Amino acid sequence: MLKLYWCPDTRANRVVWMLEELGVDYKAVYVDVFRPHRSDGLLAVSPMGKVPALVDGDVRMCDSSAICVYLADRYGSGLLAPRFDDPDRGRFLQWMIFAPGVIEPAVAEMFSGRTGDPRTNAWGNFDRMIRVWEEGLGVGPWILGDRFTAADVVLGATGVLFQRFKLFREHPALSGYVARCERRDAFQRARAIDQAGPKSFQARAQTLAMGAAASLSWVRRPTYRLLDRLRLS
Ligand SMILES: N[C@@H](CCC(=O)N[C@@H](CS)C(=O)NCC(=O)O)C(=O)O
Repeated sequence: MLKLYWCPDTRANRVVWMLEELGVDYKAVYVDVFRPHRSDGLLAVSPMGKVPALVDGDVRMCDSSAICVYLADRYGSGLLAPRFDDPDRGRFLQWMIFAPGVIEPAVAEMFSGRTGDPRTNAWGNFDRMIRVWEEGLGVGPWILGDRFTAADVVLGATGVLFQRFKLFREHPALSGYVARCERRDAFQRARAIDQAGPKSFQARAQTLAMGAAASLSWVRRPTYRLLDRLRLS
């Protein structure tokens, strides 16, 4: 059976959602990401000590986007990823990388209040990222059009998180996309698993702080400083 190193309310929820879409059995091994200790088992799969990390027989891998591509290819029978000879394969891979490579750093930069040079930042800047994501979605309903794929799992889970900060207030196409993702049965099951999972004191504090930051933009900066301190403790 597959083994997934996981912690609720982290990027591991992308893989839980993906596994629920596929209906593949797995065993979740909880990692408290707020504590410094990492088991040898996790470090053997994820040298950065991060979740998610997956063990599938002899396959050991980390990084949510890579894991979702792997699972779609291995268990999706062409349903959740275009096959290698499908012309959509290239676009699919591009969107799989867009979340960690462009969306996440662009949002982190925007929250930090420090702006770099959009010509040298791989992610450009927040406005460029949002425009490209919105244009890429087009009429949808999914990022590759009519077909729901693993790219929607990664982009959708990322969007669900940022929707909490009301980042899409002026982008109804993106908030509609996130709402569609949230309505999927597999997403609902994954959310229930996350909500029922163990929560350390720091995880609860993080959820509260994020709720405050989400509703009051002026507390965002101090909240991020607080979260950094929690992570160090
Ligand atoms: N690019 C990686 C990022 C993984 C990541 O940063 N995971 C965080 C939780 S969302 C983590 O494990 N943090 C704990 C740590 O860095 O020690 C992915 O998408 O899987």
